[in-house]
Amino acid sequence: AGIPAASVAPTFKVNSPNVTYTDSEIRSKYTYRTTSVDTDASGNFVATPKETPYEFKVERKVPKIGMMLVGWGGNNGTTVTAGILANRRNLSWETKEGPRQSNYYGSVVMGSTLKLGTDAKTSKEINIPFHNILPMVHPNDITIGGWDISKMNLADAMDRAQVLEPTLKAQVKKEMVDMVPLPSVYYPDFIAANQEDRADNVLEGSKACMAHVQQIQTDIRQFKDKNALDKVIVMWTANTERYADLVPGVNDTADNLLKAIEQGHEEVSPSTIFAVACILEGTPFINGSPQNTFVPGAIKLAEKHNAFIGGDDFKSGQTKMKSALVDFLINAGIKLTSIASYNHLGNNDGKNLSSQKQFRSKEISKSNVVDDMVEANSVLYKQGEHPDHCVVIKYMPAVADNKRALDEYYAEIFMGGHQTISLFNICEDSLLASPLIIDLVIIAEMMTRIQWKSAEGDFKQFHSVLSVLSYMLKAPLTPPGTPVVNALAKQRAALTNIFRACVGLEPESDMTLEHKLF
Ligand code: NAI
Ligand code: DG6
Repeated sequence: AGIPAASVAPTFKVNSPNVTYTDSEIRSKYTYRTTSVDTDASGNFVATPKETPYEFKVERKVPKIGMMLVGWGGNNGTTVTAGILANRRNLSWETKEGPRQSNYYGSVVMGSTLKLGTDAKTSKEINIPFHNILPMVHPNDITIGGWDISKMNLADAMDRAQVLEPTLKAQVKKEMVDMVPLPSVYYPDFIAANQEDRADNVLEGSKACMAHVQQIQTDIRQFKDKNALDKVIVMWTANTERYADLVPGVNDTADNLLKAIEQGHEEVSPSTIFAVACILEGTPFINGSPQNTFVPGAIKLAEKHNAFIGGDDFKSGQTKMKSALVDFLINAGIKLTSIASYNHLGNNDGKNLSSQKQFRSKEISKSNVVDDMVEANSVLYKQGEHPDHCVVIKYMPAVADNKRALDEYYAEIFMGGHQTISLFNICEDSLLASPLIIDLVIIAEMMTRIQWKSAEGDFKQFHSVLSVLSYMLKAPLTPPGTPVVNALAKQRAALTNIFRACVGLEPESDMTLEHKLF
């Protein structure tokens, strides 16, 4: 006991002329196979198999990294911090159901496996921890810091959050009491008025300015130096903001956005200030909340600086179920006709979302999550047709972080019949979100060490917008003009197969011909 499973499992090497290992790199020559579709003169499709050769290069040295959370003193911030500290020290604690042991359940990277291949002798599946597919950072080794508009230390903030067991909290308190968030950017208009009483740790000035951007950059640099880190990843897990209006000349281009910040324009949100600071600093920035932090100008700025960004909105409970269940229903040929999703929760997130403008941001991110699955099925749905979908969120202080999510899926089945599926999903919201934060940080960092090249070009990094993070996010940000994939299984397949390609392995195939053709 005590050693995380991922670190004791055997590692692997790929035995292929297309894959080479040096002390510092893994290089793989990889053929990407797709199908290109044309329409002929009579309107029929012509499908042509297509092969594109790529080369991938992965830096093998696992860096020492830091994770800086915006909203560090919130429920997610304190829970993920305590969780990492507990895992690092391999803590166990008593509960009324008996002793509990630290773990990383809910993290794809730390808690799931992927199929490496089949045993050469027995043809049995060989699965490896996801964490072992590439040389990834271990969460126990992540240094944690961040900002909050509340100056409460992390031990007290963890009590305020009411998420973890007292017997666990008692063991991490001593370390957490010394963790105090850095002062943050606070523009009251962007979050609910009911948050004002916790804003006692704020940088001077209540609208956008370059001084705020520069202060965040300085904070990142100092954190990096003080902890002798190779890299920092910044994550927004602060309150949901209202949407920023998209105003031509203000947030439409990189230059206009920088000018708008200099001029103190009121449509620049705190989260965009953090994004801009990180982009200018070359620090990956991920938005775990639903608002439109990445206004077009911010995306263009990231592209210009080759900086990594990802978002939006952690996909923890209801939406994760939805993106799996709807994919299943529609791919089973069942015509989903409505989804009614109710939530009530009593944590500070729920309190903030009880304000209409902030709720609207969340409503948008929770509502678009089935579009691609519906659009893909022209047998069930006519063009433009889609299921009715409503999202309701209510603040219910008594249930605290134990969010209740009630969903009714109503579908049309064979010969005019109906199927009604009711789900009642109860989960501690922050215990679902914390492992997502860990995954997002580890995968984003991993992406900074992967380069690719086509037959002609030189090695370069992936596009600035890390759509590979989609599995963990409700409203995945994708490079401008590229499709959004919400179906959970496809998102996971994209992630695993890209990582497999980096070590020269074919996409995971479930054909198992070896068990079918004798
Ligand atoms: P929380 O309300 O407990 O924590 C947010 C923290 O952000 C608070 O401590 C607050 O003081 C701080 N804050 C607000 N504005 C700030 C700013 N400008 N700079 C720095 N700190 C600031 O919320 P919780 O539950 O931790 O959730 C955080 C965010 O993650 C919310 O936007 C929520 O909607 C989103 N989210 C949460 C999920 C979950 O399962 N817990 C899932 C999906 C999204
Ligand atoms: C209630 O909907 C509050 C929200 O912050 C959610 O808890 C959060 O966005 C998680 O949503 P989901 O749909 O992934 O469970």
